[in-house]
Amino acid sequence: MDAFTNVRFEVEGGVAIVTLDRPKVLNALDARTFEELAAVLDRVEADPAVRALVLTGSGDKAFAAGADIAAMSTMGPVEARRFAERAHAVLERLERLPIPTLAAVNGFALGGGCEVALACDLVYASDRARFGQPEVNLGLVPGFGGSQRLPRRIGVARALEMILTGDVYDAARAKEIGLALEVVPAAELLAFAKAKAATIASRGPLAVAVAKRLVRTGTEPDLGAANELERQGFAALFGSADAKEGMKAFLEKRAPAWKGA
Ligand code: CO8
Repeated sequence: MDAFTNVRFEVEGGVAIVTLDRPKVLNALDARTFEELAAVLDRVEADPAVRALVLTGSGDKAFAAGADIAAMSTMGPVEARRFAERAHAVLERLERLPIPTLAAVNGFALGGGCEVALACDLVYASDRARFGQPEVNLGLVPGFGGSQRLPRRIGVARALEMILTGDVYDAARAKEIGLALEVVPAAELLAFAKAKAATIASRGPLAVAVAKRLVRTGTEPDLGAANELERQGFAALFGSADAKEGMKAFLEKRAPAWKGA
């Protein structure tokens, strides 16, 4: 992929800075964004000088407000499954990078946005960050690994509370439940994340890579199989009237009328 339109990518002092860049739609994640993220991963994997990766969102409002609802609203179960498969593959690659990955959550991290942050090793939040898995408001469930990564990160009951209520949590609450590691003033977030990345990048790279692999594979051996359950559940809901209604209602800026069918 030659030119990026939905993602910005630069390398500063051995740290890759990746910015989700569709500010008009609050950096909503569409298929092209995942293709561009995959191309970024190609570059990062091919460059041994890159020792850490920081992922953030452009603008001061959003990290990413979720999967692109306009794009999803026309999908049936087959297309939804294909989209989820592609996103899962990219996020699993991001998660398995041998270098540390840090999410600098600068605003809304909702639905797919929260799930992208969860695929990073360390999550730092600005005081303006807002986290949530609001898919149930659309008649959907998380589709980018959130139903599996969130309980692994914050525990089953807290994950259920977030996913079943669809509530949006502020940064302080996200820190309290272990979703964000630290909350820093918005203007300082990127510098904070870069400094943390630089600290890790200064350590022995082989040791860092092995430590990451040990912790990840030791604690999450079945994540791949678990993510398949999510893909099945997520895609199946695209055959329901409720999912169509939920997404349509969002785009029409009104409350959905559920049928339970
Ligand atoms: N997708 C597409 N467009 C979006 C999205 C989105 N997720 N979020 C915001 N936008 C657009 C809005 O439609 C609006 O566009 P326009 O200016 O043309 O009307 C623009 O961004 C600005 O948004 P708002 O006017 O709504 O800004 P507010 O400050 O009033 O509200 C919110 C900000 C609260 C973040 C609100 O935009 C919102 O609720 N967004 C949707 C959040 C959401 O439901 N996210 C979950 C999506 S589902 C999901 O992520 C599932 C992941 C798995 C998918 C697998 C795919 C197969």
